[in-house]
Amino acid sequence: MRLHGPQRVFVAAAACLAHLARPIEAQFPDSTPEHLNLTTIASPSDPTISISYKVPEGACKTAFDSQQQYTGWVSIPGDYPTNTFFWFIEGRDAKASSTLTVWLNGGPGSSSMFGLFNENGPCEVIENGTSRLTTAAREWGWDRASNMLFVDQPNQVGFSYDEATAGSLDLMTNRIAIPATTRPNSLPANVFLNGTFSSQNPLHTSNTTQTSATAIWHMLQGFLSTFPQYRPPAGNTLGVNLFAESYGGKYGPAFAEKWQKLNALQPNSTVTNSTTSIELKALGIVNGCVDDLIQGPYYPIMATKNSYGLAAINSVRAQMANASFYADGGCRDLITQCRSTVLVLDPTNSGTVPDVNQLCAKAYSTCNEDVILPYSDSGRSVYDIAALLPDSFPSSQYIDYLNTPNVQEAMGTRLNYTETNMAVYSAYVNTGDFEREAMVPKLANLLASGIRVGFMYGDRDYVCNWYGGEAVSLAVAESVPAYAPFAKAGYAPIIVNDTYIGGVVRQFGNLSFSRVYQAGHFVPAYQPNTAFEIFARIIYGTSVSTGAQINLSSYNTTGDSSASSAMDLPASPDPTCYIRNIAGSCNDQEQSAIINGKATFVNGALVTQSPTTSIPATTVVMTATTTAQLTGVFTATATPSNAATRGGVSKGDIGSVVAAACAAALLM
Ligand SMILES: *[C@@H]1O[C@H](CO)[C@@H](O)[C@H](O)[C@H]1NC(C)=O
Ligand SMILES: *[C@@H]1O[C@H](CO)[C@@H](O)[C@H](O)[C@H]1NC(C)=O
Ligand SMILES: *[C@@H]1O[C@H](CO)[C@@H](O)[C@H](O)[C@H]1NC(C)=O
Ligand SMILES: *[C@@H]1O[C@H](CO)[C@@H](O)[C@H](O)[C@H]1NC(C)=O
Ligand SMILES: *[C@@H]1O[C@H](CO)[C@@H](O)[C@H](O)[C@H]1NC(C)=O
Ligand SMILES: *[C@@H]1O[C@H](CO)[C@@H](O)[C@H](O)[C@H]1NC(C)=O
Ligand SMILES: *[C@@H]1O[C@H](CO)[C@@H](O)[C@H](O)[C@H]1NC(C)=O
Ligand SMILES: *[C@@H]1O[C@H](CO)[C@@H](O)[C@H](O)[C@H]1NC(C)=O
Ligand SMILES: *[C@@H]1O[C@H](CO)[C@@H](O)[C@H](O)[C@H]1NC(C)=O
Ligand SMILES: *[C@@H]1O[C@H](CO)[C@@H](O)[C@H](O)[C@H]1NC(C)=O
Ligand SMILES: *[C@@H]1O[C@H](CO)[C@@H](O)[C@H](O)[C@H]1NC(C)=O
Ligand SMILES: CC(=O)N[C@H]1CO[C@H](CO)[C@@H](O)[C@@H]1O
Repeated sequence: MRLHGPQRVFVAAAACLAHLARPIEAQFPDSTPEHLNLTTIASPSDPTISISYKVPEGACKTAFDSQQQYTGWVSIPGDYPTNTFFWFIEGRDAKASSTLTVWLNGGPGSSSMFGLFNENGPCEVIENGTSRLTTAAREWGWDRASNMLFVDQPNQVGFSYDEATAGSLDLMTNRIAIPATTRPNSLPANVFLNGTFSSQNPLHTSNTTQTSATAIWHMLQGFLSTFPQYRPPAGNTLGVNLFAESYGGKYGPAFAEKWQKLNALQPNSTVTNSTTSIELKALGIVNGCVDDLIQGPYYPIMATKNSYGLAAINSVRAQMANASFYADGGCRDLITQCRSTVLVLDPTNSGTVPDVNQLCAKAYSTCNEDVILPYSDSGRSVYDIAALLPDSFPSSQYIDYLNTPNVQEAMGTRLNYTETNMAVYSAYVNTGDFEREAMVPKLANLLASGIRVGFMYGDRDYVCNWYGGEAVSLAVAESVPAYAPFAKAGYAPIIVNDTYIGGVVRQFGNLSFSRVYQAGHFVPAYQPNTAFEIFARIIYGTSVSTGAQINLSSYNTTGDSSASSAMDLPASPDPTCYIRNIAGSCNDQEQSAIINGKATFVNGALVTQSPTTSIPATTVVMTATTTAQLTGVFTATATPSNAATRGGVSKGDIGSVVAAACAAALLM
């Protein structure tokens, strides 16, 4: 569910008291304490914070069995309960285990389990026979270079929750009804499921990036004090890194700045009993929507004048979109008004001042409708200009996997899994969080204080496209006097291995901007090897071009002044209709078959639309990525002479065209 209209989440008043005493039914995860088997302790740093965790035996296959994992919840008191879910996986070798990377997906409202299972986690979901999903180690999982901590935030996203609440999920729309209810006659049984969810109460989550930043700092305090062995030692050259994707273009800079401020408030920057300083070394932004004031004008450019030679919409439409950005009372004006009002009336971004919320929400809806969404004329995915809708990449099978009883038991979750919480998304839309803050000054401060800032953008993404990302990188450099050489540094090849160039990078000192060839929005899903090398080089402080050791005070790349070399547009891939992403992955005909109860799914993927066909049993195990060499980071000694600059994911033939009207594009 990544690309469809704003879905209303219906939250009925808790009136259905008659059902209170019902027995636990099979559709709800078994949440008896013996079954969950969680260890719960008070946080060593703060007795009001508790941490419940366990080792998720068998739930995520790692390259080496010795890699420690924990799943758990950090519970923080407040006006409402906050139970923030984390999944920790230790790195593959000693070097990798000396640094810790926090990964955040965006949304707002999307779960970081999407990243773990579909992008850069240590494992991926594979099919084992006709009715079983399992996992295999992912060759280019980022645990190859770092300990990884995947966090579901803000509260109520993914496995994070306020109160575990019974409800029913309609898979046609992904709406959750609270309380659980009987199935409407119009729906077949396989698309209307009971389960346990967060309450969906919009007041039980943070509704601005700033409020989330503080919540996640407390969460990290709880995690690092409970597992001090995973806190990189003070003064270590490798410390804590924060990598965030998409809407994470806002989370990343705001969280990093907040954590630096909270560190500075401590009497001493080493460990104290009450708080642990988070020594942030690197901030990575993957296809981030950082600031519409800067990125807005690049939407019409990406739609019509991209390096793939694709005019996705007609040029008049694109010119109108561009003009609307600059028009009086248009996107640009409204963002500026929103921000100046925030500074006066809601400087802490509490989201509690109605006038500010309304103005900023209007700025977002205007930018979205007038500047961003004209692209939907094209019938193409906002995440990949090569893909016609429906775009089912990457797979939604991991959602089925996370809703199986044995996996839930291994993790110790009392909740069912949903990829995106629309109540949280709406809460952010309603405060206009999208437009509230200028992030470039925050990025500039981080850079000026010696933190590495790395931008990584897949070049087939529309929704947070690389032209806008490049403009952000230049704006950051312009704000830090020492970074004047950045704009003059040329684009060098990103050498991924002896024969492959994965993109181009501009780097000066601690700042880099990478354009990744042939990648859509979720870069590690499209180009796993290239994304991994860029990640590793950013956190290790090496040349993003070659992986070589460099002097971070003076190093710069050399090469072309422009990154816009031309690429061939691959054919649109064949979509797969997934039961957990019906609106986003199934065409009209498939959706009718589902509604009429004629669709059969195997491992969450549609196999037939005719009820009479029997599915042949198979024991074939889908093989995962080959895993010859599972450790190490590549360092180039030469530039490939005959480099294949196209490649990676083979996308198959042209899929069926479905012009889906999209009213909102989630920034996952
Ligand atoms: C919740 O998980 C259970 C397994 O514990 C599963 O049977 C049920 O279908 C899931 N419900 C939803 C809405 O995913
Ligand atoms: C509960 O977890 C502990 C380890 O934390 C394990 O030794 C024990 O066998 C588990 N109990 C059950 C019933 O799974
Ligand atoms: C596939 O399933 C079979 C039977 O349950 C099991 O023995 C085997 O280990 C599974 N393979 C993987 C890769 O999980
Ligand atoms: C789902 O829960 C509701 C409320 O408890 C119940 O009436 C309904 O029968 C349940 N559905 C199924 C398929 O068990
Ligand atoms: C912080 O604490 C360490 C160890 O106790 C001490 O050596 C150092 O001088 C302190 N620094 C400041 C700024 O107080
Ligand atoms: C502070 O930490 C030290 C060393 O871990 C411990 O001995 C002491 O009890 C702690 N003090 C408080 C107030 O928690
Ligand atoms: C977009 O509009 C601005 C303001 O009118 C103009 O300066 C600019 O050239 C336009 N850009 C494109 C690509 O048409
Ligand atoms: C945002 O959250 C705050 C604190 O819970 C709440 O007072 C405010 O009404 C919320 N804003 C909106 C627009 O819902
Ligand atoms: C180099 O990387 C590309 C892209 O990931 C891959 O297709 C190719 O097999 C790799 N070659 C070697 C020699 O590892
Ligand atoms: C990059 O950061 C390091 C410290 O982390 C610092 O020594 C170096 O001077 C910085 N580079 C620039 C160009 O500021
Ligand atoms: C790194 O470059 C800076 C600035 O040019 C220089 O002062 C410093 O000596 C260099 N460091 C090393 C180890 O070469
Ligand atoms: C702008 C800038 O600093 N350019 C330098 C990049 O590095 C090369 C050497 O590798 C210098 O020659 C450039 O002057």
